[in-house]
Amino acid sequence: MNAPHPATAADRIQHDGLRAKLMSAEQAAALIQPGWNVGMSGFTGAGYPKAVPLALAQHIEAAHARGEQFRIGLWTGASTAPQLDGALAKVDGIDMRLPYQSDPTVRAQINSGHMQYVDIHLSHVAQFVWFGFLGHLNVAVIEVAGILPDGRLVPSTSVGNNKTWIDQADHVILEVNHWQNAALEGMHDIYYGTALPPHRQPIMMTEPGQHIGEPYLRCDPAKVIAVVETNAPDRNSKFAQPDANSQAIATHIIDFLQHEVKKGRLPKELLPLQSGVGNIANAVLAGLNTGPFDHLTAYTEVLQDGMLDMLKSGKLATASCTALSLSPDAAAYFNEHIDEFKGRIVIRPQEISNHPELIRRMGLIAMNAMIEADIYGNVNSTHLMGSAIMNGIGGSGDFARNAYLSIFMSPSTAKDGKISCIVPMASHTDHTEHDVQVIVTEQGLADLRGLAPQQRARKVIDTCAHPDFREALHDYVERARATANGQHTPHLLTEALGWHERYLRTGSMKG
Ligand code: 0RQ
Repeated sequence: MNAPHPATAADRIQHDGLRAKLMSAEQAAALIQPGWNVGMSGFTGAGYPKAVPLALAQHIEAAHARGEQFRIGLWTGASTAPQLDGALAKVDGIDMRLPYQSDPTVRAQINSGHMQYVDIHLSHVAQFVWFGFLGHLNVAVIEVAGILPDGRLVPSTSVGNNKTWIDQADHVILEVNHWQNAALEGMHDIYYGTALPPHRQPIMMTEPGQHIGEPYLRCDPAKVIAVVETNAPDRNSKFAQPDANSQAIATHIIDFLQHEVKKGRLPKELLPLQSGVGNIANAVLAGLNTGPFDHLTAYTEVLQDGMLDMLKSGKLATASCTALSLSPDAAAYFNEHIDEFKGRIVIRPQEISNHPELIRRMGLIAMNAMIEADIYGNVNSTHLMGSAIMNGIGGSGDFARNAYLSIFMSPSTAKDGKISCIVPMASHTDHTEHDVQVIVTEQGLADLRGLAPQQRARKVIDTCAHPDFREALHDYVERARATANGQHTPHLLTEALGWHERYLRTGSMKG
């Protein structure tokens, strides 16, 4: 299994019984029945099945053309790709989706009310399935890099909820992807020590690079109803070059971390980093890569290009994640130089990469993007103008609540300056004032630790808000203080969401 990219089925599928179950993606997809809950692999564009979802979409389209009803419940690790979420949504094949998505067609169907979406903390998903909170899982469709002679599976570029889907589903369909590097073998750490309360034991991990489980997924071959071969890349788009705003945000964060080291509140090699998705997060990592800190570690959910660069340069010693979410260029580099990263990257199930116990114990520095924050420090990561879903909470809540330092970042304005990302009241709250310690925009960084609400409001307005909106925000606070029924967190209840209402009515938050 150690030679890269073996070409034949026999190299990749070493279990005779499972090799006998090889079939086409169309034949495998035809085994999936209307109304089933389907647990698929895939996490932020990595390790999702490449062929069965497309074949299933065709199958669903044909059923609809015959006048038959055919929709499924679709469960994954997190977001996938146009070939999975997009293809199934375009044929109206998804009735219910969980736990995180970022697909434009799925988003449009959720926002039109046609598709149900259950947006769950990513660390909760697996245990909610074990608890029986989410209903019955009929089939798992899982991409793997290979199958061992005894039927154990070599995971591919993400682990996500695969362990749980394979455990809990009645049936399993495996996609063996020849594009995935066979040398991924050994980089995964699948922890089988989880139990149901009251039988849970401590998870014995104290450092990001530790292996506490096994390199393979266990799978009962009797459950496998189909094996399909593919040879297709993960689909992740390129990251934008960091713009001026992202660079300014990165500079503020690095200055702040240096200040914390100087004050003795952080060690000089910092604490394990968690970094969210997107261009700002990537820019912060690029800043750290040329910054003053060395011997860093990461305990994160998504390992994207910025972290790979830090591993390459040696700034980052080790990184734990649940998915390698790399652009095509970074994926090509990773595949060519995989030996450079062996022993330094650990890919885990998401219930471990995002586990509150481990995040709290290791004391993470969590850095996540946001849509808006309010003057008191409540953060909205998920909804535009209060009602329309963007992506989902993902892992941001797992990290924000439990981190040593919880940082949220965003440009101070959106839509050409017409929207202020600092508002009187968040139009939806994912992270409450109690979970948010630092807010940063290109304007500056507000350290909210130890501040009471009115102090926080002054700090956030003066430091983070765009100058175009500062006066109006101060005016709001002053008038709220004059008339509110309490002076702890003063609000004007009829006006608190007025900025959002004005944007929806006039196309601008400006008065
Ligand atoms: O809209 O695309 O139409 O221009 O929102 O904004 O600036 O491109 O932001 O891609 O960095 O995503 C929070 C969504 C940020 C993401 C969020 C508009 C803006 C644009 C996107 P257009 P940007 P990013 C671990 C961590 C939750 C999950 C998480 C996210 C669009 O980071 O999904 O953190 N986070 N997981 O114009 C109205 C505002 C707006 C606004 C921006 N205030 N009001 N629209 N926009 N601010 C990883 C995982 O869990 C997988």
